Amino acid sequence: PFLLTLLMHPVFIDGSYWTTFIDDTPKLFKMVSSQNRAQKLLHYLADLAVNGSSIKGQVGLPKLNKVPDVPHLHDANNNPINVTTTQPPSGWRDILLRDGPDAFAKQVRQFNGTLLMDTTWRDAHQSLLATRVRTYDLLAIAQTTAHAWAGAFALECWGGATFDVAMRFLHEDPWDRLRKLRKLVPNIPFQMLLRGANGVAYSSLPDNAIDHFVKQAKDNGVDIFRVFDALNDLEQLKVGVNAVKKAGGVVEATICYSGDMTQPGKKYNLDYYLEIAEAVVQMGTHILGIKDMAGTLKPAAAKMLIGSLRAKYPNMPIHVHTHDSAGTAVASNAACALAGADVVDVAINSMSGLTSQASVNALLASLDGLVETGVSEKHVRELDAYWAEMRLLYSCFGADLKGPDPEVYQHEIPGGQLTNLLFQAQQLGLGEQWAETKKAYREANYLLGDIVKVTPTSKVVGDLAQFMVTNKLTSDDVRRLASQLDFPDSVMDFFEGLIGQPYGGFPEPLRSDILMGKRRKLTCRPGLELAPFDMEKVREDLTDRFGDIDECDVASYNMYPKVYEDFQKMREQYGDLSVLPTKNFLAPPEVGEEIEITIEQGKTLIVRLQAVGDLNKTTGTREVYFELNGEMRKIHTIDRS
Ligand code: 3PY
Ligand code: ZN
Repeated sequence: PFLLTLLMHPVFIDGSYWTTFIDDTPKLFKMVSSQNRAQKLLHYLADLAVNGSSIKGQVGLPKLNKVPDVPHLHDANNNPINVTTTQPPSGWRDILLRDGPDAFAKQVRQFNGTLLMDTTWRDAHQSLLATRVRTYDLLAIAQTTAHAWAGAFALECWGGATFDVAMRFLHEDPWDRLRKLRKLVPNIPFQMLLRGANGVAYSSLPDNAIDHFVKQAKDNGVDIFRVFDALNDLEQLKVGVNAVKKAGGVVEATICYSGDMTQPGKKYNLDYYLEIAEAVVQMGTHILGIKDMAGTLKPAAAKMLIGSLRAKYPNMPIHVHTHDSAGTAVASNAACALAGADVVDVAINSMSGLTSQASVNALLASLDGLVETGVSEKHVRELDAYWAEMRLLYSCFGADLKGPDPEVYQHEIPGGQLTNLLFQAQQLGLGEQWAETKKAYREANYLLGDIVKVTPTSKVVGDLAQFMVTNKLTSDDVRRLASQLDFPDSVMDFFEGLIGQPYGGFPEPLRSDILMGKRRKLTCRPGLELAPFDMEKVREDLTDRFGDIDECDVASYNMYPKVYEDFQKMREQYGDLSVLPTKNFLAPPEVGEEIEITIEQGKTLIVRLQAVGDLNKTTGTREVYFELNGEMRKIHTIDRS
């Protein structure tokens, strides 16, 4: 097929080809690969059949052995709604597109009640399932969701860890996900989580890279940007806020809530939040966000904080995000709604609770007769059957958390990180390791100066905690031996100032002892020290290496150069893996199992594994036999076992 593609190329046909034509025209390979998609997917399936699943973080196989069913929604007369042929009801996105961000924010504020944002497509699976929900499964439920959640303020569907995980572990393009979902959900705003000056990465990038990334995000379908900085460092926050303003998106500048402000003597108290809120309002945000990533915002604190902000900023929409780690998210959200919050975050029932957001139907029941939400209780309940199956399908990525963790008020570990750390402790099979990790996390936080903990500062605290557990160090040991210990990089980065400036400054003399001339002490925001990226050069380099690339590829590369390169290599080898049903992406095919793969609309492959041949001891390979749309195919596969 390559030869054919070459002969058919216009440059070849008109005889104007040059000697390095093949080397200089990487598109040729792309054209070949597009004709070869089926073959590439067979290579992926053959590799799974021979070597088993090597998906990182996966323990065991999916507990659902079929493609999940998409449930029907029913209208008021209990007739099923055909979501593929019926326009979804108009929603808040129609208002945003018609009136623009300022008027949109005004109308959100004027809504008589509290709107809901569904986090199922981002934070809920980031917190419960290690961010592993694939585009395939989101697309399958997208049109139903456009109907069921038509009254929602937004669907949170992008940003945070989804960007990295999509490329790194799911081998799929996050931009492709965004565009495809956007097509199927025209009526509900999409929200993303932006880590301020870090974009969706773990440390600062040059400002021009943030501007460029946000512009692509806006152009490809994100409407509302929740922008935060992990230390509430206003200089860092401003970078993200300005990028969203320039791109024409809705700005939701966000204050990270930390600890329990109802307790006396806390570093982060009402005065602190009011001071930060004033600065955020002055930045010109459309919406004021409060982000309680660990789930420590008790109802009394919610009443105090939201009540005070409501009184001080009567015209500013307030959007509150919390987690259910301590089991209080429903109560806290209800308290926020009653105190005047304009939007709160929830998740579909089977994707809620524990380290995720509050259950939507639990909150609706709690607010019934008290506060309007604009959401159909029946429709979001009907969606749940799908997500119940998803929990089985992705069970191999979930930590075995059985109930709320009341120690959250002590350790303050953010939801997603709590599940990750527990998962790691469970893999080590050490029950006491978990209790020790939580205790060390708390101590590490105090050593670092009681900082706000969320990506990437939560990683600093987690790394220091694990360092203390592994090396059996107490807080006193760390202080005493600071100049001699070989601290994790993230801890060094923090003390250098590469993650921003913590409120109240860095703890001394610990900072000086740890840095000890090995690193500088930054006093300005790190982005100011970084040279702008040469976008033209990145574009040229990527085109040379990978052929047909676009601005989204440039943005992906800027955020995660190595992850992007590996993603492209996987693409070259196996094609677009996002078209595989999830069970077949994760688990080896069974002999005789029929796998239906739609590679594009109207083009479906029916694949059946026939047999796996014996090991050829000389080459270390096996032949894997498939039936592809009724024809035999033999795939030569390396046996890595
Ligand atoms: C992220 O940055 O990924 C978060 O979810 C922070 O809460
Ligand atoms: Zn969260």
